[in-house]
Order: sequence, then structure tokens, then C-alpha cells
Amino acid sequence: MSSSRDQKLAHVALLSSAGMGHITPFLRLAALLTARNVQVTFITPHPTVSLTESQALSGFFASFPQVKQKQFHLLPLEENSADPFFNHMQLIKSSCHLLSPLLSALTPSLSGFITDMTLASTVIPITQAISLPNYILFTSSAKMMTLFLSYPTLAGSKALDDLDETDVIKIRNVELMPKSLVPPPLLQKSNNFLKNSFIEDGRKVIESCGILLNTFVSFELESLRKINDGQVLERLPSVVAIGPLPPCDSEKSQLQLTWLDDQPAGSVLYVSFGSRTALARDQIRELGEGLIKSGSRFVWVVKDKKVDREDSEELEEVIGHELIERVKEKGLIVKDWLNQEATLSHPAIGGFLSHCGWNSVMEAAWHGVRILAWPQNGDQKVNADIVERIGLGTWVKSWGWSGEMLVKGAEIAERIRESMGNESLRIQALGIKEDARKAVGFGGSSDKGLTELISMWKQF
Ligand code: G50
Repeated sequence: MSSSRDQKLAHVALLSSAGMGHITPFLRLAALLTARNVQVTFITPHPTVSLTESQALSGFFASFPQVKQKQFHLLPLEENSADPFFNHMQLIKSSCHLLSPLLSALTPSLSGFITDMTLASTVIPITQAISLPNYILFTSSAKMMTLFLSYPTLAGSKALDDLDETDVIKIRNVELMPKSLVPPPLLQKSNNFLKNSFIEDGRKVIESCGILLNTFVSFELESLRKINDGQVLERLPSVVAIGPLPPCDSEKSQLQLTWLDDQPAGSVLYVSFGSRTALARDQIRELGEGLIKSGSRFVWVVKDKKVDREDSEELEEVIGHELIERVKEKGLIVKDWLNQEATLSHPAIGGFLSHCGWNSVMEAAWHGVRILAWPQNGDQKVNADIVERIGLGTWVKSWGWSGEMLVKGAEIAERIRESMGNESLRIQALGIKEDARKAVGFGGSSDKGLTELISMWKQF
């Protein structure tokens, strides 16, 4: 017989930060919790930066009527020259004091409030004031989290400044990563959003009640061990790997790419650099040349502007008529948002030329698709390093960060041929897919972690 305690429904609220990289795992977590009989209120900052974000949200709420939506109206945006997504993250942060009445008015009363790591320093004091347990969903890798937790200590110290690019960063004698992997804004002398967030939020997360990670034990064993053994930081709340967060039903819409249905299994390379990176025009054209020269079939998402609402230039203008004609023989170009879940799950897809945003890495693992890594910004070199070490893919380190050099078509073609022709990589990727499914399957490491969290919420 179950006690009345077990029967109590847990009710949690979720608040993401800006950008698809942050919204996507929050929506997936909301779907997962709903399937586990947890009542979810999803707080949506309004407005969003991109059209893709607002479409993902409305698609989600249409598919999951059980999830309550609460709009969180942000303060007016002050224009500045920073990255529009960082700008918006800052805006959400500065609007957070408006949350208390919203949270207190929710019924039944909340058992927990799960927020993005970029909001930790402003949200945690608010939840402490109303005695509401706060949890953090860290939307990048565990390896990135080792840096996040150490950065407040490292920032501005000789330990970091005096290192050469290839030197390994250490915290309390624990090796974290070579300096060359660190997101460039974190190494700048001047202030910027990322640096401030790593200092303020990285310091504050230890006051949360728990940290959830979209990763899985066998994928990031070492980093998780370093975190959980207290090697990186002592007195951390529990850190639980609950990933890969499975794509939710609202993402499984019909893919409009019937072309893929006619291609042989595993023969197509999917090319995308995520929702926030537009390559320079000359690099876009070299990439096109490379794709054609590689001889591989491909689906290529061309992104010409950082924010989709501004991406209105015709494809002809971006890559030229001649290239478009030559692409048609073996590939498909897409200039709108492409449903990545529907693409990666298609049997024709055999490889992924990816910037290695963390969701892309988890999705490639989930579907067992090998990665050819081309990190562009931020945490992506750290993630590419994980991909390479675990054997999910390869990474051409000499290509550098976005815009550091012009990578020529012939070089790109060569690397694509190597990746698509690598049989052992194909098999390794399928093994990782099995591990990923095991982790979230019944009794798997991620499944157990989530179950423990939910039973704690039920008792609150
Ligand atoms: C986006 C980005 C750059 C960048 C990161 C992004 C990360 C992820 C981890 O997500 O490093 C992280 C980001 C912000 C933060 C804390 C942790 O405040 O464009 O480096």
C-alpha cells in the first residue's frame, strides 16, 4: 500500500534563459517531468530574441496542454552593442525581482523552482526569501561545469593569466583542461556578460539545493567524478546527471525534407552550426565548395545572420547562383530553421558537421550519428574535446574559432571524406547511442537520478 505521501503531486516551476540552446533542454525537462506525473509550470520570458524560440514555445504548449504557461514580462530592453542573446540573458536577469509575486501566487504551492545557471545569482536570493528550494539546470557539459565552478577563483589570478595556450589549467592541483579550450570572453581583460556570469553565478550555485546536468555518466565519467568527489569545489549541493534529455513529442513534427527519404541509409552529412552562429560569407562559400568536392550527399543549413528575424537575404545573394546550381546534384540547402530532431533521427543521416553546441552533441549521441566538430564560439571547444575523446567524432583543431581563419573548401572536403568513410567511427557512435538510451532507460543512471529528485519534491 502506498502512503499518502507518495500520492502527493509534486509541482515545480521552470525558468529558462534566452536562446534555443537554453530553451530546448528546459522544454525537454518539462516534458519528462510531466510524463513522471509532476505538475509543471513553465515560465516564459517575454519577448524572445528569435522567432525560432517563440515557435518552439508555442509548438510545445500546443502538444502539452497539461503544462501551465506563465508569461514573465521583461523590463524594456536597453539597446546596446553586445551579442543580442547575451543582452537578453542580462535582461532576464535584471527582471528577476518581478518573479516573487508570480511564484508565490502559483497553486498548489511549489516544491521547487528550476532555473538556468545564468540566472543563479539573481534567482537564488529571491527563492531563499520565500523559502522555496531552488535547483539549477546547467545546460552545457559537465566538463564546462568544472570550469564554471572554478572560474570565480581562477579569474584574474596568475594561475590563469600566466599560462600558455597549451598549458593545462589546474584548480587545487586537479587538472581541468588546456587553456586553449576556454571560451575567449573568459580570458579577456575587459568585462563582458560571460565573464560576469561565470563569476557571479559560478559563486552562487553552491547555495542552490541541487544541480541538474544534461549529460550521462558513461559519457562524462571523469568530469562528473571530479565534481562529485569535491575535487573542484567543496560543499557543493548534489549534482545529478539526468541526460540526454530525450527530444519531446512537439519536436517530432513531420520533416519537410522528402528528399532524405530517397537517399541510402547513413549516406547523408547534416551540416549546421546552431541557432546563434552565422559564418562569414566567404566561409559559407568555401564550405559549399568543400561539400561539393567531398562527393558526399548533404543537407546544409545556411545561416547568414545571428538572429533569424533579420535573416532575410535571398540564398542567391548569400552563396551565389552558380554554387546553388552545383549543390543541387548531391545536396539540399535549407535557409530556414530546420527541425534538428527530425533530421538527426532520419535513417539517411550518417554524419553531422557541427559547431558542438551541447544540445547538438547530446542529440548526436542520442541518435548515434558521428560528429565532425567545427567549434565556433563559447563552450564549443570544450564540447568538441569531449566528442573526440569519447570517440563520437573527430575535430580538426587547426580550424580555430569562428573567423580566425578562412578554411578552404579542399581542406573541408578532405575531412568530410575521412569522417564519412570511417567505419569504426560509425560503430563507435552506435555504441554511444546504446549507452545513452541505457542511461535514461528504466534503472539507468540518469533515470535513477531523476527519480530521486522527484521523490524529494513529493515530500517537500
Ligand atoms: C553560450 C555562449 C558562450 C558560452 C556558453 C554558452 C557556455 C555555456 C555555459 O552557453 O559557456 C555557461 C554559459 C553562460 C553562463 C554560465 C555557463 O553564464 O555563447 O561560453
